[in-house]
Amino acid sequence: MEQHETSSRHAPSEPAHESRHPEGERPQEGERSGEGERSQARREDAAGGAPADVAVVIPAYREEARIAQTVAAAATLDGVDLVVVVDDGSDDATAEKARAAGAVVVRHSRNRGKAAAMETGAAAVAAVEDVQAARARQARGGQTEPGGGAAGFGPAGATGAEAPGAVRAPRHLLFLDADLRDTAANAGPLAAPVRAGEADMTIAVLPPQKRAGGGHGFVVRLSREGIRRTTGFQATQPLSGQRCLTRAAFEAALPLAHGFGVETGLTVDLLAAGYRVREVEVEFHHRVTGTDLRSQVHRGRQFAHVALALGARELPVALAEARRRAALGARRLADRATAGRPRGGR
Ligand SMILES: Nc1nc2c(ncn2[C@@H]2O[C@H](COP(=O)(O)OP(=O)(O)O)[C@@H](O)[C@H]2O)c(=O)[nH]1
Ligand SMILES: [Mg+2]
Repeated sequence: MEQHETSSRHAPSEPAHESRHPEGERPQEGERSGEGERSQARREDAAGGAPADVAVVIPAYREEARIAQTVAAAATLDGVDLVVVVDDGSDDATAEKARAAGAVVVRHSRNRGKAAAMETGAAAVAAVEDVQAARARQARGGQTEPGGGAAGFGPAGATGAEAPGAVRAPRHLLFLDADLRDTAANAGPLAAPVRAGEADMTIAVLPPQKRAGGGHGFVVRLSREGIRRTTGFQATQPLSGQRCLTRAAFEAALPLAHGFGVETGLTVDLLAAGYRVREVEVEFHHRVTGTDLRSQVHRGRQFAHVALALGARELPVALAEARRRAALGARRLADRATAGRPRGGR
């Protein structure tokens, strides 16, 4: 979401920043999501090219002016055969425009925040996959079904070329903001390290935006400092909402931190659990939050949510440390009292 404070630049071929966790510590892919045998199976997309293994999830609120372009651009990405838009209780035509552009659309009847929309989007992807798996099982059992063939979802015809009975691995989740418009088509390098098994979560680092932002700096600093304190990771754009995650990593991070605290929470929780996080420079451009009242309110809400996310993660650690120090102090006092008493008693 926040890309106004780009701190360091890196060669495009290099990760902007990578977490360093010993390989042995990292939970294995599939361990938490029960992928099992399914992770063995990859299917070819309709063009017969790269395996379609990515679902795009776009949380959207009042984005009728931008959502169609963003959906259309996301659908062109390599490996993407499903684009899900979660309309978070918008009172405009966001849902209709998204559906017309070819997305699977899920709606919240009222505004529930960005994190809730991301969870809903991931659940929708899983539901699509469950239907497809059931149909694949049916096909393997030689049964026919009404409508015939494998399930067909999403803008790219989802499964048109799928062999009957094919079993697919859970798709990686590529979260994109709704206001990227046609630059969503540049997301390939963001998904690549996850698709290649080299990272569990990637975070996009955006170039300086065409229009200057209205000063998000204090929220960015709050998040960046919190991430550094808790994990040691120096996040370039800690609030960037453009991220690709394996399903296992996403599930490990549930439940997500509330609202706009979601990005901070994801980074802290995944690093703490030993997952590999990598920043990637991507040529994304979005609507920059300005200085009007709506933007100020947005910033204030973001600040509160990031602070809550960090508090929920730091407070237990701080309390445990305070308890440890208190116990240590009490033990020292007791030792001193014992040492002061005459020995060898009567
Ligand atoms: N689900 C949900 N998404 C929201 C809400 N507000 C904004 N978004 C989405 O979150 C993304 C980032 O929001 P944006 O206003 O661009 O924030 P910024 O990039 O940090 O300036 C966009 O996709 C928005 O549509 C909300 O209340 N709920
Ligand atoms: Mg934005």
